Amino acid sequence: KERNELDSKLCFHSSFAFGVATASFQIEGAWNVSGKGESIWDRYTHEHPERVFDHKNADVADGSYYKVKEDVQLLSQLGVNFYRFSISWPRILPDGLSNNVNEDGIRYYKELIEELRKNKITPVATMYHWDLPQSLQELGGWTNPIIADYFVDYARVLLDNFGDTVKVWLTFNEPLTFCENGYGGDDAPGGRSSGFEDYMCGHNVLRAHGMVYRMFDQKYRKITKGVMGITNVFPWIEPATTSREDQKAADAARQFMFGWYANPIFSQQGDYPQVMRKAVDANSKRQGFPRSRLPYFTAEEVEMIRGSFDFMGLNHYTTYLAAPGSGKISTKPSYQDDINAIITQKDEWPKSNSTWLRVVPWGFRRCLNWIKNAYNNPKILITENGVSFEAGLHDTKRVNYIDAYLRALHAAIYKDGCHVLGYTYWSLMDNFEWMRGYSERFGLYQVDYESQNLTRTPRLSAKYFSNVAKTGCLPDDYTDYTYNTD
Ligand code: PNW
Repeated sequence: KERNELDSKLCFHSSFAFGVATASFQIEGAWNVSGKGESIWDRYTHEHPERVFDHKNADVADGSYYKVKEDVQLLSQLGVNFYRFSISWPRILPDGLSNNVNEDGIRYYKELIEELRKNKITPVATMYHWDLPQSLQELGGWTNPIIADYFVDYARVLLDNFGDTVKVWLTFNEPLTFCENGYGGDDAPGGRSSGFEDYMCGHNVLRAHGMVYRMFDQKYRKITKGVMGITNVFPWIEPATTSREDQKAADAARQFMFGWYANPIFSQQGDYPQVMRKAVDANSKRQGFPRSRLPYFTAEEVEMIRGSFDFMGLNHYTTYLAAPGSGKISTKPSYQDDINAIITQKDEWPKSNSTWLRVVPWGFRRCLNWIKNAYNNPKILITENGVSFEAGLHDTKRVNYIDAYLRALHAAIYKDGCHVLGYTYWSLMDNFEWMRGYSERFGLYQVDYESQNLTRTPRLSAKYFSNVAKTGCLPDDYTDYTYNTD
């Protein structure tokens, strides 16, 4: 009998993989060491400390640049099958351009990959987790179409140097988040031009992804025997009530948040979702613009981007409710305005330490089923799922969160037939939580930021997760499941 058929316990198929994730800017530190260039997050946290919680930055972070062996030991103790990390573009190319490769950057990631190999942990590498070289931001960053060519150059350097040892690639982490928060809001580089620059950013990211995937497919797949995908974030959106208006609002919100980046790549027909196309075109017209604020792909671009994946990376943390917005289009355009929905959460949903994150395990199952139906049941790798709570080692709330979300995932796979290859917990250890500084802790390992050597200590959740990763089964000796998973 397969593991997952034993009736006493909930188990995952033996081929199902467990891992944990981090991102370069959030853990490495060493921001200006050994030839590394400046990133937009270096610049932003240095120029605007007042915008970051506690005025903190990631100059030191978790010091992981100096702790390759130590960090891989943490992974090895967890017994995970893979480690999802990201590569810092300005550590590899200090000016963002491929005529100047920083050899020490190459050495650092080679050492990490080699250490993982020695410990039988599969590397899963993200090419871009938000730390754009500042020099490219000077040219407009992701709003300038030329960036797609520069991203291809960067990707080529990565595939040439690491393609023989890294077999699983993600081009981008959460374009929705870095385009919306970075170019429409307050994250680095602080564009605050919602309804314009966020759409330009998204457009160029989708083009860049497609171009890198085609290069990979034509020049690298055979020799490297690797696979490539992209990670998108999808919080489940539930209609606030069963009314038709709320259902319509929820559907539109899903298309604006997830469909924006998923439809062009994963749908049969390609291109932006129709509701999004129609809404932004109509609003732009009513606002007196001669053309849509949402750019158009050429027919060739639609074809290049359509189907540019071997699997889908998925980040899922929480669930929201949607109801129709006012319907009034303001004179100052914005993405929120275009969605035209009121997004809330239920008071009774358990809170985490992050304002946006409440514990709603059943939303995970619905999310996976929605993707299965919308995009013909693609192979999915859960690239992030996790929760923040206050500091402390006895984190039973985190154990309950992971357990409840894994139960929902188990049901999605074995009851509903969703095609999920593996699960990644965010994060291996506490780290720099962007605008929230170090105030929000997601780690299985606690990091002591007061100590000289940034001591990592396993939490109860590390023990729980390593048991799951090693056995492939959810333990049956946890009795306090406080969350409903149906
Ligand atoms: C993730 N949502 O972003 C990022 O990929 C990580 O770098 C970050 O550390 C982690 O969140 C925890 O904050 C998200 O709307 C952005 O559900 C938005 C959502 C979820 C995750």
